[in-house]
Formats: sequence, structure tokens, C-alpha cells
Amino acid sequence: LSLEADLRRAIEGNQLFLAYQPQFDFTQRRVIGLEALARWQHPTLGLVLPEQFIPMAEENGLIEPIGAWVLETACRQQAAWVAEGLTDGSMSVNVSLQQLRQPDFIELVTDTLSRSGLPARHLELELTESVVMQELDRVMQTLETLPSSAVRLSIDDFGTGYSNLSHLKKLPIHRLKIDHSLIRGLPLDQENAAIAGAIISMSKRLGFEVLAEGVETQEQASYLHSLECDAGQGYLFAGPMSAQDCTDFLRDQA
Ligand code: G
Ligand code: G
Ligand code: NA
Ligand code: MN
Repeated sequence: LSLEADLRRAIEGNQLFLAYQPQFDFTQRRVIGLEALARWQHPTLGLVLPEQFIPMAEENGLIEPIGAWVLETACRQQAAWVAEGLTDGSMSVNVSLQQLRQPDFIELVTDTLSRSGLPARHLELELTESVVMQELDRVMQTLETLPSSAVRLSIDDFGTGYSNLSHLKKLPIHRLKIDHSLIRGLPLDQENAAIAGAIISMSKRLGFEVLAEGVETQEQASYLHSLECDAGQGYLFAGPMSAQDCTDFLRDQA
């Protein structure tokens, strides 16, 4: 309960910050996007990871102000990097079910884009597979009303939930992100190879981009590339890093 009280103070106390993890195109080996990942620098506990505070925030309503702060911070940062010519890709922001259910969620996204000056095509919203399947109608409605529908949508942690695959084709999805648990052990793990391969070929046929999460080895990257997976994210390329480190990283890539 005290951690909950601390989290309430964390937002005003500037204790939250974002880490950014690059996403790489397998063919061109260049950065095509960044994912914003929330971090909490607790005054006495030190660094608290999102696994510990996001579920708590989703239960106690704090996910709304935290999510709004994440969206704002990520959009402003991306607008600055785009203006500097350091990226022309997307900034992925994770969105919780509770945020999507807010009646003013679309307004929040629209207002945040205009306040930050970020063109909609540079923003990608990440919804987990289970959220998308639970709230199919709301997701459809939300996305159809977003600014010029140019905001991108990706399905996170794909392959871990229970997708009704026939629903996928109805959704205005840009990209599937294959969960890292299915990338582990590739190419030797035959079960993961079968599932990851099936997700990649399904994505191609449905016209979605596909990204593999948790790419840690060159063997995984080569194998995924050979299956025509578009992009990867993981420690092989770069881990999540501070805004300053990410600025340096993007400069080095340019
Ligand atoms: O960085 P990693 O430990 O960094 O992230 C762990 C999990 O926390 C991931 O599943 C990620 O989607 C989730 N997460 C990270 N940042 C946010 C955020 O700003 N909002 C939500 N809803 N989830 C987040
Ligand atoms: O949204 P989500 O669950 O997918 O967030 C990605 C999580 O995966 C973050 O916690 C991030 O720190 C972590 N992560 C990033 N790259 C790697 C990787 O190469 N391997 C593993 N195991 N985790 C990673
Ligand atoms: Na994510
Ligand atoms: Mn994920």
C-alpha cells in the first residue's frame, strides 16, 4: 500500500522517466522505430521496473495519469528527434486496457499529437493481443476515429494470447510484434520455429508488418530474416536506454 502512495507522488515528483529501445529493419539494418518503456526512479528503492508498477497502476486508476504522461513525453521526444533529422520512423507507446476504455482517449491522443507537433504517422500505439481480442469493437471504433487514421497500431506480445484469427483481418493493424517467448531458442527450437514461421507468413498474407521481440543472437536475426520477418527488437541490436543515450545512439547511426 505504501508503494501505491509513493506512485501517486512519483508523477508530480518527476520520478518517472522513459527508456527507449530501437527497432531494426532486418534487410537494411537501420532503425525504423523506437519503443518507449516506462521506468520509475524510486527515492529509496531505486529503479522500479514496469512489471512492478504498471499492473498496480492499472488496478488503482493511476494508469490514466501515468499513461497520459508517457504519451506526452514520448511524443515530445519523438518530435524533437524527427526535427533533428535523427529518425523518420515511429515511436511506439504501450496502451493499457483501462486507457483505451477512457471515453476521452481519442481526444487525448489527438491533443497530445497537436501539442507536441508530432505528425500522426510517427506515433504507434501498442496494444497487447489480449486487450485487442477483449475489446475488439472498441479498438475498431477508436482506431477509425483517430486523426486521419494515420496513427499506427501494433499488436504486442502476439502469440501468447488467444486470438480469434478471423478477427485480425478486420482490424486496422499495421504490425504484429511476436512475443519474445516465441523467439527464444530459434532456430533450433522446432516448436518456436513452427509458430514464429506461421505468424510471419500469416502477417505477410494479411498485409501486416511483423517484428520479432527479444532478438538476442545473430542466429535468431539471420533465421528471422530468412523467413522474411521485417524487423527485430532486442539486446542484439540495443537494449532500452535513456533519452540522452538514445540521442547519441541515433547520431551514431546517422
Ligand atoms: O521494459 P520492460 O521491462 O521494459 O517492460 C515490461 C513491460 O511493461 C512490457 O510488457 C511493456 O509493454 C510494459 N510497459 C512498459 N512501459 C509501459 C507503459 O508506459 N504503459 C504500459 N501500459 N505498459 C508499459
Ligand atoms: O512491451 P513488452 O513486453 O514487449 O516490452 C519489452 C520488454 O522486453 C521490456 O521489458 C524490455 O526491457 C525487454 N527486452 C528488450 N529486449 C529484450 C531482449 O533481447 N531479450 C529479453 N529477454 N527481453 C528484452
Ligand atoms: Na510493448
Ligand atoms: Mn511485447
